[in-house]
Amino acid sequence: MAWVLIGLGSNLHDREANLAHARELLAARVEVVRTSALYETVPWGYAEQPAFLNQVLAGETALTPLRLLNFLKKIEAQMGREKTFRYGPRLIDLDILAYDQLVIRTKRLEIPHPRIAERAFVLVPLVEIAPEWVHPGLGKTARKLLQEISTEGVRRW
Ligand code: PH2
Ligand code: MG
Ligand code: MG
Repeated sequence: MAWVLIGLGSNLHDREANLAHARELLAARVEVVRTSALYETVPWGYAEQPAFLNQVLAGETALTPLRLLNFLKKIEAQMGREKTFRYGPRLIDLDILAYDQLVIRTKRLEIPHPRIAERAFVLVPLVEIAPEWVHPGLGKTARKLLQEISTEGVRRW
């Protein structure tokens, strides 16, 4: 079994229900061990859109990284996510943040997620459930990475 960190986000329709639905569907292939609180977060990357609800889960899965990616995409599609644009609004977004201590850099899949270190909406919930997790590319704990950025715009829901 692999240890994975998964980021959830939603900023359309009933955000809380969307996250809950995604967690239910995830449970088919990911045994969720830790669940952060929900955080309401100011949109990052593209400002003119509704605020997000974000959450991070830690759990175990037997899926390989690519199969996990496909599984997450399937859930997004099943929930009715429509294509918008980069950093744009979304009903549900499920991102692999980390998979064991693997570093993968391919066109389809980048693990750890390439922008973890810049994003308080990921690091705040991540530190809540796994402060001692070490980013395998940067060699720093989640706690340390969070100390290096501002947490403005991220509040507990
Ligand atoms: N996701 C994005 C772009 N911007 N901003 C916040 N606050 N939360 C997100 O989950 C988010 C975002 C693209 O995946
Ligand atoms: Mg994302
Ligand atoms: Mg995504």
